[in-house]
Amino acid sequence: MTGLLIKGGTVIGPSGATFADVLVEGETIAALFAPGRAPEDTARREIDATGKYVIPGGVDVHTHMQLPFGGTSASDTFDTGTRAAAFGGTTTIVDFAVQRTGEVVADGLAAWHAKADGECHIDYGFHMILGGVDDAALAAMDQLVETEGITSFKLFMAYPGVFYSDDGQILRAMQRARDNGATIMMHAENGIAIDVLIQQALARGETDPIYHGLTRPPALEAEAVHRAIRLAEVARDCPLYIVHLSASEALEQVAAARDAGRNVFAETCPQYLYLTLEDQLGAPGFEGAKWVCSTPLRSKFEPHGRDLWRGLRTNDLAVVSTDHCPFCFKDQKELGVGDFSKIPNGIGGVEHRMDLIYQGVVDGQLSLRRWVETVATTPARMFGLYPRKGVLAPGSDADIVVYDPAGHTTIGVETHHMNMDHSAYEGTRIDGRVDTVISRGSVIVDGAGYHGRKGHGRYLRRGLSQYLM
Ligand code: DUC
Ligand code: ZN
Ligand code: ZN
Ligand code: ZN
Repeated sequence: MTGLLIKGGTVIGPSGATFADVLVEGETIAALFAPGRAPEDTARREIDATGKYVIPGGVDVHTHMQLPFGGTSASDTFDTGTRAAAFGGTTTIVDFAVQRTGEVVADGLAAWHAKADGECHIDYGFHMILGGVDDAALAAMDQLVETEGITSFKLFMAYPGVFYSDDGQILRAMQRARDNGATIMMHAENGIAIDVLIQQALARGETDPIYHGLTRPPALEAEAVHRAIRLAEVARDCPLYIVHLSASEALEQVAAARDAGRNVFAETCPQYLYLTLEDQLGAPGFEGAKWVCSTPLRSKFEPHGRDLWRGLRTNDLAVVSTDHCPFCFKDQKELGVGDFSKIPNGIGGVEHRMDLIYQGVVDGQLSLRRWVETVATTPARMFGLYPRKGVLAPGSDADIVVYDPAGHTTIGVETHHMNMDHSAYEGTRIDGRVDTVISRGSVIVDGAGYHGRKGHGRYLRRGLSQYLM
């Protein structure tokens, strides 16, 4: 196989920006050279990255392709969703396989492999959602860590009756994770209290989409984050990762635990950095349903957005993922007309994460180094994919994005590649653009179009977290 040389670009890595040429041989990175120092090879293909950033492909550790939810199913398949991810410069996803309450864990995992295998355009791994914790689930945790490369388990303090685990179940799963090295991922919202608020709102005739957010107040996110942190403490500091953190008060809990040296980590998502409850409130008719997700969007009259950007700078928020969980407006979001609690929860964004967080660099919120860290390097380390993914280093998979800071992107339903009939970010302007995307040495996106294919993406067996204190 002849090589590929990415010349003239600025490589962004853990130690900042350097001018370097990146040589790819086959599926991996062979070497980085000082500009112009790569040995001549006339057979080699070259990409001119002059004036552009050369960064590791994005690693999105929170997606829900084809997730069954509220009587419907997330509208991106592994085929459409991973293709859209590729267009946006994401070359690895970690999706959530689901064990439904009462189901055998291995059956849930097998069903997820059946959906994904042979369908993905980029490499993919799985976390496992446990829909309840019993002796069989605890034994399955050991087995998944040892033989399946699944080293992280998501529990829900929300959604009573669907995915929910009570505190006793959570503690037992954390104790097991402490013993087998896995990480517990937590959807931290007090679902029992939220359900009371939902029933009270509906009884008052408050049925519009906006009441979704109003019945999930920040206090009930912060309370659940606090409780999860204390339970993990009792489980001898089991590694805990809070998903889709959205509120200042919840971030304070994580920051305090981290200041105390605990193995507590958190991610946020672009929707909490860019979208607010007021955007949803301003939408006509039932259209606010497009912005229904959990945790919910927060008010712009409170400092959540500002605090989340600060958390990304200080590493109290280590990762940006999307929680990509797309539903069409027609026939899917519309299931909740007349009852907001029946709106399927989720926003689709797997295609836009790299761009939206890059815009944070342009806006002075983050450094270039921190951009790459939060969207690629740290997620790879957190979930046992490093240094194969998340860094441009000899021996790493050649998952590479050439990003053009002189380009422009306008996000919208007419141009996106996700299987959705609307965009939560419609009209958002990005002062940058994904130029070229390489997955394991193959150019899958460039100026001329799409060159990827389903089935190119491989299942990734992951190791234990490489990010512990
Ligand atoms: N939140 C969402 O918005 N969608 C799927 C599940 C979840 O927790
Ligand atoms: Zn969740
Ligand atoms: Zn999720
Ligand atoms: Zn081409």
